[in-house]
Amino acid sequence: MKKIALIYGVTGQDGSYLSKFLLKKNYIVHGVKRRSSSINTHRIDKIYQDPHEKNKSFILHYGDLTDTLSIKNLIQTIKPNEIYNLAAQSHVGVSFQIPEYTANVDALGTLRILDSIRSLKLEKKVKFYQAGTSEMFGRTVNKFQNEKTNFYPRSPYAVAKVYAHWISINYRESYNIFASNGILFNHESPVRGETFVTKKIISGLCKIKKNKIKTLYLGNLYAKRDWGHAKDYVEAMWKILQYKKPDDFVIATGKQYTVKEFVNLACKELAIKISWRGKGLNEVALDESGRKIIKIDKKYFRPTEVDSLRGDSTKAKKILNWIPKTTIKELIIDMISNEI
Ligand code: NAP
Ligand code: F7E
Repeated sequence: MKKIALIYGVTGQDGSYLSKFLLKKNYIVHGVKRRSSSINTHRIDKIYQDPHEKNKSFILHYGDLTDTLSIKNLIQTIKPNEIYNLAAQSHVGVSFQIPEYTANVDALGTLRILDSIRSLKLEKKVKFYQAGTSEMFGRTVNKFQNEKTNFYPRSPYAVAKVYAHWISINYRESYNIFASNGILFNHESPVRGETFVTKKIISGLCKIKKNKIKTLYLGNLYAKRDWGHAKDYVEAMWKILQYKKPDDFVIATGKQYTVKEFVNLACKELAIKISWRGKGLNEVALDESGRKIIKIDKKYFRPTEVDSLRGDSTKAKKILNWIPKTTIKELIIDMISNEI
């Protein structure tokens, strides 16, 4: 019998990679998409192309994590073996502007799925994956963060994700639900949302190279992140649910770069020679002809920043035999080649 998966957030970056991954593993994949005024399925259109020829193992449903009725109905109808909760208002910066909505989706949305599993008495049938995040570590004092590191969330997004993390553990301990948390560090890809910094840098530099724009505006160049590739990270999600018991795992590369270093690496791959001048809000990057191709705009700074994140995924390596396969250079090359 084919296994059945239900993915919340199927139209997002990770949802699209995970769908492809599970279909290759011969799953039947149900995905939940939101109703929107313009089409929001571009990342999964290749899987779900022509309605007449459509992939019979890939089925989309309308739904929303703010709609308890639809969540319960869908889980009752599909009775999946695995539920992946990847749906979220996932932008840290935006979460300061829509904090209540972010909490509703990212925190309460998780509770709604878990409580549907409980009230439908599907504890023995369904395994649940929660998309946790390194942002939960926030203002950390540890050089590396692992499963034992304390959380200190620094944004409405991260606070909501801490709730989702702990409610998953609580439902695991209270009701014996197979609920596991992946604590994933930043992961990127060619289909990363346009407003996240890596995609913004790659796409901005490619446009500068083609003379389509003159300047790329960025915020804090000195934040440090541990960036991996989404295709490696969805494999970890699956492995987490195949483990014999529910548990929590940090998924990361263990390497760290500043935003500025990411710009430098991308420029190197694009053969754009840059030099940095100035400080603070006046810092700029000049190209060979002296044009200011990168400037700082304070609107991209956050009220509270997460300065440094670097994950230690020893536990995932030991127990799940998971290691990241893609280097930052390969990630950048993949993103650039798709952009071009
Ligand atoms: P993403 O590209 O922003 O995708 C988010 C998905 O959630 C989209 O499919 C979106 O639908 C959906 N969604 C948003 N609000 C919803 C709602 N109210 N009801 C139902 N669906 C809703 O995010 P991602 O990068 O793939 O990340 C996947 C998950 O991992 C997220 O939970 C994120 O917070 C978490 N995470 C991401 C990273 C990372 O570096 N990428 C790291 C750690 C954790 P639309 O397409 O309609 O907007
Ligand atoms: O910012 C700085 C910014 O928005 C990275 C989400 O997937 O990963 C992501 O959250 C850093 C921050 O990602 C710009 O201040 C500078 O320090 O790409 P980002 P994020 O905030 O780390 C985590 C793990 C998640 O869970 C989230 O869902 O880059 N930065 N200049 C900028 N950031 C943005 N977006 N835009 C800029 O212009």
